Amino acid sequence: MSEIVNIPPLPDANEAREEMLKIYPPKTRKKRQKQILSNDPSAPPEVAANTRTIPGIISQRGCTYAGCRGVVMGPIYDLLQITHGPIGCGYYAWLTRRNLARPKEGVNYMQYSMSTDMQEDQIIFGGEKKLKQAIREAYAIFKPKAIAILATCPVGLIGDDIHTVARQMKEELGINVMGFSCEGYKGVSQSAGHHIANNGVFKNIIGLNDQADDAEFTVNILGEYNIGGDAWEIDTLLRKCGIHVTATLSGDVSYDQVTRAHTAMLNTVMCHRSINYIAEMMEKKFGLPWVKVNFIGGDATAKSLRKIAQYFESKKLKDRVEEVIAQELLELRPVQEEVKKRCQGKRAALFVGGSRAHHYQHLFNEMGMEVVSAGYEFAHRDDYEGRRVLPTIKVDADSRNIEELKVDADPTRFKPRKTPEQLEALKAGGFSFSDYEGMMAEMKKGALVVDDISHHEIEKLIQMYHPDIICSGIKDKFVIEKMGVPCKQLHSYDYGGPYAAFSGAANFYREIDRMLSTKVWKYLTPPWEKNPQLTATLVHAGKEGGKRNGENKTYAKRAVTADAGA
Ligand code: CFM
Repeated sequence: MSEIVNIPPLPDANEAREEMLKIYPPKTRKKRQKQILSNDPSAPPEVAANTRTIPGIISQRGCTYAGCRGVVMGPIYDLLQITHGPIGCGYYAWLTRRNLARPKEGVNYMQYSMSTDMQEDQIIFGGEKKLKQAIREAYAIFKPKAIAILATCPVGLIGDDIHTVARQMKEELGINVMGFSCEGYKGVSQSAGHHIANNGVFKNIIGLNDQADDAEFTVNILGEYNIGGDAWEIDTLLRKCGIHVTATLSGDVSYDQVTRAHTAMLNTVMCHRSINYIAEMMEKKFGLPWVKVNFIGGDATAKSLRKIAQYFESKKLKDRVEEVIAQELLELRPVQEEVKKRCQGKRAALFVGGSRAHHYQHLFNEMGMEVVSAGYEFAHRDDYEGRRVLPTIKVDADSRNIEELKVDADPTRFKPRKTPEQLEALKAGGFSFSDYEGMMAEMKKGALVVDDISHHEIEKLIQMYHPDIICSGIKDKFVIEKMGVPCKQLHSYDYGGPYAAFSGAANFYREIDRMLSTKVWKYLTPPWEKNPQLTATLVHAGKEGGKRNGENKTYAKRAVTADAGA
């Protein structure tokens, strides 16, 4: 503790925001100021989330194809997935995300990168023929149960009809073949791809097999992708309690498991952003309700287990859950106390995805650290402000682009899991269904919330807030670390993890403690504390002149110092 000296006070969030915005031309400033806010947990301010990134700004976001192929579809390990498009996009889907799997029947297509490898020829004359050929070839070699076709940008631009191809191939091969129109440009981020994947999985896979698992308490875990083995930790924990997981969407999951997902008694939702659509649609069609859970953080995990036990209204289950929580906390608390000695009072900032920037705050709080700023890359207003704002979200042209399925109750298979009386009793006992309070309600008043943060804003944040650690992704990691601030990748876990459930929490505490305690960061001087070396670039900036001279100067300065630091 004696090492901590001269911690600069936290700035006022509104002043920090002005400082971040200062550099932008008026139009950009006008847009960005609606995405950088001072938090108020009791009345979260409106965030202009899920809007287009300004061209030229370095964003963390990915594309719609990435959200569909990479995120939601990718982890279904025995669904053969063919990327229709140039090989760059197909290559991108080849084990670049750490959604681990241990396939039960030995079939694992995740190790392949299958693509139609579109060439100029197909761009000009159409690629449907080549797509059919690819499907036939893949079928001849692998004999899969089902095939998914995933579209990339050029497919939509030239108008290849992948859905007709899917229908024809389904007839020809006698297996399930489905198309996903998830062209990269379809939405403002990967979030649109989640929605497209949700629609496709719901229409083409869920409900194909009515065989329920033989277990007393069955749940699905929606929005859990087994990054670094998280789903395995959750599964082990639930099994200890006597709760059976029918399907995890999508983490270490087979096509067959997904076909039977509607037979579970409850949907639990981890990542609200990527999968709330399926949760809503399954409730309408099959009658199984959903609850929000969070297995990131010891307290959040305990709370989620209790919530599931409460839902099932079984004394036996409730007792077992309490036993497991007590056992697990007995092991977790000493680790927590140990890391607190060194981490208490330190500052964290999190900018990642559409869910983790919220969930991981629990872990930092448990370590006694303060989350001074956080934001999502591509989440929507409901993930920030809570689902209560859903009716007030304006549907713009970009979101209208994505199909909203109209779902009715299944005439024979809709089965309410609870009687109206049971539902009332649960609600009276404080139980909430279909609910997500969002990130802001759980953040401190005055904390800085930044949606779709840019490199410039991260730089400013580091200068003003002096965070001890930033959680982000590979696009920012080394930019941040060159400034002397450790950066934990919260997408890939820096090849570590798992961090879910109690055992994962202990893992995370230790990892962050190690990162904060290493002395290496002291040897780095952030670029702005080095001698200015601006002469040459100022001349260049001056040439471009005009009103935006000031802006050019600053960007030029960044370029020079970045080179110097490399
Ligand atoms: Fe959900 Fe995810 Fe996330 Fe996400 Fe992702 Fe991911 Fe993520 Mo990277 S589904 S929103 S699109 S929790 S790949 S497993 S880590 S950005 S915060």
